[in-house]
Amino acid sequence: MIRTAARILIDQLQVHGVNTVFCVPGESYLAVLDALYDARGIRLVVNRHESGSTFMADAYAKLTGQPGVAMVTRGPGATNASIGVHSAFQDSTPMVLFVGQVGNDFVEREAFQEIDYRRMFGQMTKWVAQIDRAERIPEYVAHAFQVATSGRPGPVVLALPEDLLEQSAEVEDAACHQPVQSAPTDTQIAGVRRLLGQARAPIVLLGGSGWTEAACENLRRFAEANALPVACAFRYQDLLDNRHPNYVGDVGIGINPKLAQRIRDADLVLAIGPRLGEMTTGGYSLLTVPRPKQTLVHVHQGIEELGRVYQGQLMIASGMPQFASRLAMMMPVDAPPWAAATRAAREDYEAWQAQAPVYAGGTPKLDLRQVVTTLQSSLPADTIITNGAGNFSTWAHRYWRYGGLRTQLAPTSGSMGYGVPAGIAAKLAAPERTVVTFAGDGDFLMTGQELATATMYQAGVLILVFNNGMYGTIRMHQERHHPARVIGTGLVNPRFDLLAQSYGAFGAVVETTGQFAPALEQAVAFCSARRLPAVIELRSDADVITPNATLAAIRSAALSHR
Ligand SMILES: Cc1ncc(C[n+]2csc(CCOP(=O)(O)OP(=O)(O)O)c2C)c(N)n1
Ligand SMILES: [Mg+2]
Repeated sequence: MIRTAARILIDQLQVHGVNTVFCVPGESYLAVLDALYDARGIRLVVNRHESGSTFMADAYAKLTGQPGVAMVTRGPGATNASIGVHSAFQDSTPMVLFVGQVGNDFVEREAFQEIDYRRMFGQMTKWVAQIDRAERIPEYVAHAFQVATSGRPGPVVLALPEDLLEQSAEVEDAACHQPVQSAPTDTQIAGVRRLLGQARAPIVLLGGSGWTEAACENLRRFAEANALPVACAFRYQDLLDNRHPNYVGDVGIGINPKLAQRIRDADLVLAIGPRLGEMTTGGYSLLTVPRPKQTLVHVHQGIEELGRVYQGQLMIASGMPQFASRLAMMMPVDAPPWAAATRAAREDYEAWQAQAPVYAGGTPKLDLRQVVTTLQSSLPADTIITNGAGNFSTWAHRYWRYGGLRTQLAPTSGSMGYGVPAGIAAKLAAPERTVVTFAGDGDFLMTGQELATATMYQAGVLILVFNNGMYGTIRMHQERHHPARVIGTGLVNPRFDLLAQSYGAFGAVVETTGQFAPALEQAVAFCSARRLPAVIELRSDADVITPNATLAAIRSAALSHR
């Protein structure tokens, strides 16, 4: 049967199990949109900015375990989309992005909106290609899904030149892609067991993508059987239920100093899945480069990640399910000598979480820790928390207990603006779950226009806007390095409650701790009854810049060091 290129393309999406596509339309790929008109089983989510499309595709993929798919137009669409592509690359999220392109008849003239995607996306994708012949669409699309999901997952960009979309061809569909992962060898597993048997103070560090429920379950069993302390890498805090007695904290920005010390003092680090990047190693200080003094077992999906920064004693290329199932079957260490230390590490975590933030002049009118504890006691344990980048996110990382796999959607790339689209995507992927987005006043306004998308698709996400009237993170660094010379970090904000209401969302302002619980109750009721988003603006004390230090203290410490 002869099909148009666009029809072949959409049929391939169905072959690969795609049920949702995020997009901003463009004339460059009109034919593809038209083919979606009668495609069954594919929901088209239309965004208000292409960053929304790629952030949502990323979050959707993280939550479903399936590649996220987005479509954007040429030049300006592609450049807007790039932030989400970069995030998917850093977060190892499988994503396939289709981009319109000028026809081959005009290419290399800097035609209207022309950009060379191979050069533009080269460093932030696993593969960028352009499809020039309709009969090769099944091959290219299958390859794209294969690359995106195998080894270390990541984004792939496929460009669709206009002349391709005018073609038709007679070609068969491909088969569904099959993600390929390595598995550990018997010798490697025996090596892990031997190193564990020799250890006195081991610690497990979980992270990265590619985890499944079964893999997390197997990992938990292994940790329990061997009384191992389990820490989670920056923004992979949901790989072990934080209420589990073996969970000892997160290894990222604002790490518990006692946990950092434990990692430095460990004699064996079992790093299962994380990239061992800057955020997870305390700026490459918890483990020394290139040869850590701790014995290091590094397990990662991507061969190229192993030995990239750290020379582990044992470097194992493996998918997480493949590795975790072997761990679960491993003969446990008899009466592990570190069992008491694991309990102590857990106590340190609980004490760290129970510790009140550092407030200068007594508890402020609005206590942000109380906000998180109120959320925790009111919302289900499997609530999904999303956030973008900014100091506000430390309130979630420090005080919220993530309820297990797929309860956290947060960018390890530190891209502002991720939280709102991720929250909406989460609600689209799992409408029955409660979804709460933590956003800063800076962070929120980077992608807050996606509230219109939430309203349009009835995504009842609850968004908390932490309004401190500034790009607080940068102000904090500013005070550290250039004290009392504030420039470029103050913000003048809209009324977030009124802004939300104008989108058809619930909007409220909270200025005191006491106002939060009733506002939360109203917002949650609104989200579930109306299936519409809600925004609660939290007017916070600008001096409370992190749970650990006030701005004034940071400034005066910096001034006194001069
Ligand atoms: C897209 C993007 N632009 C800039 C930055 C640099 N940056 C990191 S945090 C931050 C300020 C965040 O401000 P806000 O959302 O208000 O959170 P706060 O730190 O005040 O809690 C900035 C500008 C970034 N990480 N991402
Ligand atoms: Mg702020």
